[in-house]
Amino acid sequence: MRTSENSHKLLEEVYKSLFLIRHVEEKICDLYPTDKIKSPVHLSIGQEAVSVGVCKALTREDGVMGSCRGHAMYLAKGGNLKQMFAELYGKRTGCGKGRAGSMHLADVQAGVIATSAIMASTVPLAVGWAYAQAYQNTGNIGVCFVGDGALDEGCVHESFLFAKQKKVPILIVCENNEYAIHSHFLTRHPSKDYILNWASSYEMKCKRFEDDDPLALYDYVGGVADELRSGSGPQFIECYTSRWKEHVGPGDDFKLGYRGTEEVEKWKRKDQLIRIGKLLKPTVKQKIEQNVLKEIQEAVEFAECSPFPKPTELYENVYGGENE
Ligand SMILES: Cc1ncc(C[n+]2csc(CCOP(=O)(O)OP(=O)(O)O)c2C)c(N)n1
Ligand SMILES: [Mg+2]
Repeated sequence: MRTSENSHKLLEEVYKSLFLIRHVEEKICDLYPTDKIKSPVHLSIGQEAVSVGVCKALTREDGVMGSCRGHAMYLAKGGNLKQMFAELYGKRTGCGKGRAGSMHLADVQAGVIATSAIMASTVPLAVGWAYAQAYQNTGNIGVCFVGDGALDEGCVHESFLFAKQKKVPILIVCENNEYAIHSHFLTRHPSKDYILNWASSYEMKCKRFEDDDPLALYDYVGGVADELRSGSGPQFIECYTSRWKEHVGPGDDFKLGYRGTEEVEKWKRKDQLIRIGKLLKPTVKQKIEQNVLKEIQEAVEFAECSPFPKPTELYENVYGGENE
């Protein structure tokens, strides 16, 4: 039950997470021209609220998987920040030992099981992971974040059917930012309701969120998590949101002409970071911000001071070997 005390705690946690993701990504934008970051970056700026609202409703042991636009999910689920920056720098101390880069972040301790540059590939993986949790009776649930473009892959349909038939404890979260690279949702689908209609056709409980409110998502996903743990089978939510930066990289791409600035300005006017910040006492808000900025600075310094992997390490952590 929400008391006044735990409501404040939740607001502080939600704000901290939103602020962390926004400022980590702004730091990435500042650093990118120096070429210290060795991997392409698909930024989540503008989309933070979906990851935060969903992940705050999960336990640390619940597992999440996502796509190459995975920074927000990784951080909202509690992924290690120092190891994230080290990974972007290609350093040996990174969460993927410097081999994975921004598109393949993972932190299994924090329940960030996998992200992948291959669109939709984590949907069957997440269904399998969640099925294993049910099979082993761990009580953990899985969540898979997937873009509106990636949903069109055939393996998503196969995964939904399997999940439904086996009552897999998984929530599929479609982050609908309305674009797959530069093509609008309605050029790829017959209608706005298409996604919800076909997800519903698998007889899963489905719901759409249009306004990016992390608190509404937190409340709803808390209920979903209880239902999944009780064995009621998979569920689906579609969350409208907006990517403020270019598809890949730290800049914007309005000059390409595939969307106008007004589309994004509309979302910026209801920026959840600002909205949630206004619900906090100014002194509390300031303290959170100071701590997060310090944490980011320390993570960047950690990445800068860490060594690159040695060329011989290339042969470690791979399947097979000359004696096998
Ligand atoms: C299997 C596969 N096909 C194509 C691509 C190229 N690709 C990278 S991102 C992307 C669009 C993804 O759109 P969406 O799923 O909506 O995610 P968003 O980028 O909007 O977060 C495509 C087609 C890929 N990475 N993997
Ligand atoms: Mg998209």
